[in-house]
Amino acid sequence: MRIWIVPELTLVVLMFFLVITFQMASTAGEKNEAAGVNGATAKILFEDDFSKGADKWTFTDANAWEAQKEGENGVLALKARSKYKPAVRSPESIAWAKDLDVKSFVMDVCLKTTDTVGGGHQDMCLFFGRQDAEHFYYVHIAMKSDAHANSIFIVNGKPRVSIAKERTKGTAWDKGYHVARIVRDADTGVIEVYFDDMSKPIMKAEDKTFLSGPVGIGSFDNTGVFDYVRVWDRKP
Ligand SMILES: [Ca+2]
Repeated sequence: MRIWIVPELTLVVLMFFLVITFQMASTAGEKNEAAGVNGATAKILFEDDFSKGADKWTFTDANAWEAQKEGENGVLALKARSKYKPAVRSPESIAWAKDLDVKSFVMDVCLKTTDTVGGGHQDMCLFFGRQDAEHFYYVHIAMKSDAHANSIFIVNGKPRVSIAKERTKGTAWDKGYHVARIVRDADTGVIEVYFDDMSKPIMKAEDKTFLSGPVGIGSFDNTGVFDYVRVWDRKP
């Protein structure tokens, strides 16, 4: 008889990918039929498990971020509010993936909040389609939906605008890790956001203003921890 000892986060992530593989297997056939491939052949365009620090990223304020260890596992912590004032009202804390330019993609991120402030606006954000510091998209995952929270936003040379056509009433943060996914189709303009449940999006938008760019992780003005960032060319 063998006794297996697996770190808790590793187990959570393993379980997640097993569930994803199972869920995607049931929908991948129809989604990728035109391409003549099934979901299992999705190609990884970018990944980071933070086992080797944070060299793959560039920051709006590098002092707010730190590559840390949770036991043996490397993670990227957004440990403080960034000292960065955007030219137009938009998130302060952004880590952009270096040397990445993606059009259609699927991005998965493990993330947790370490904050308790902000009320309905306590958030973690994911970013994509960056043209420059005042032109990009971001997904704001927050406790309560309103004009400035828990939506998909465009920053287009002026203060951010919510562009979600459908969204839930809010996203309940707790102290544990969650998995967020963006599905971006640059041809149709569709943007879908998933949170833990990969079968039903929590937000949906359609926009073709910015068709490619790097991805990013961060927060409007809160703190948190990120791990296992993966960007595929299609649903895995
Ligand atoms: Ca890690």
